[in-house]
Amino acid sequence: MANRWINTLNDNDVTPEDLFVNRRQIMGGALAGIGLVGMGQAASAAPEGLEPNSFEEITSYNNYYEFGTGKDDPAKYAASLTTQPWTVQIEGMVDKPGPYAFEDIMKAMTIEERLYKFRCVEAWSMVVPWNGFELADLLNMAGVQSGAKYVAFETALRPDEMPGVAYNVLDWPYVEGLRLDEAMNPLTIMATGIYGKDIPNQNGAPLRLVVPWKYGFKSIKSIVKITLTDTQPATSWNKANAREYGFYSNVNPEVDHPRWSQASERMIGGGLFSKRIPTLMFNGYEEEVASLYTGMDLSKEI
Ligand SMILES: Nc1nc2c(c(=O)[nH]1)N[C@H]1C(S)=C(S)[C@@H](COP(=O)(O)O)O[C@H]1N2
Ligand SMILES: [Mo]
Repeated sequence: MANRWINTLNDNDVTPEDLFVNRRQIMGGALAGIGLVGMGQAASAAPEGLEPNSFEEITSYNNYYEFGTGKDDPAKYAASLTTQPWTVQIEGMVDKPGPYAFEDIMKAMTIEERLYKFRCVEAWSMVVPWNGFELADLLNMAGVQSGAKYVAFETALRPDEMPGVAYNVLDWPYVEGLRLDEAMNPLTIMATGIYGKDIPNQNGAPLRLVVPWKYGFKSIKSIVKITLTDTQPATSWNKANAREYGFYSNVNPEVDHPRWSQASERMIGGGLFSKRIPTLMFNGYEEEVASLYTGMDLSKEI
């Protein structure tokens, strides 16, 4: 269903926002009538009462250091990234390791829409209507072996196409990791679109991770490699500054970043009227994910 919507998108006629609102109204009707799941369930995965940011906001205020450290650098420079063809190497503790062509992944996956709040460690947030598929579906396609405990991710490293990697702000390539149960959680998605359009390069084309209860930097962009492993993988920001960035990086209003408070966040948009709101535990997804961390001291395991 979501696929059909994506394929029939015509951006000559309407803005992505118009389509999104339209479709939600239509789906709302359908949901009421026949108790449809899928997209309806997904749409309600955003904490109550949040309105999505505009396509313009979501695609012009970005963090993608391979294209520069300024918020407007990715929108300016990421067009140079070649995203076709694209291959994701899946390796390590899987039954079917090897290169997976992006088109083959897309054919095998059910693309749906997820309206998620996105919370950056810099204490701002947005609400984004992602299109994508559950990471669990991709991992299951590769066949996760019983000894696997973690998933490691790697971004493309293309000095010719990525002006920012000439600077040693991070140890390239950008890498990230999740515990296997976090990766398998149904909230964890690989995003391939925003507002029903292909995901723009500055947001991590052609596929990027989204983990809505963690700080934004866990959502690694333009993924070329996924490795199933039994040891906790290194992560770029932890390597850069272990005191400030831990492996888990769960959104937690009670644990401040060493240089600023995490108790509240500024919602991007609305110009001068941009609102500051209290930050919620696990970014508002506590009910769904708190059980993953039972018995852990989240003030220590940051
Ligand atoms: N490869 C790569 N992935 C990345 C980053 C990056 O610099 N490089 N920045 C991270 C950070 S800090 C954030 S807040 C989000 C921003 O995603 P967005 O630009 O789609 O909002 O991407 C994350 N993924
Ligand atoms: Mo971030």
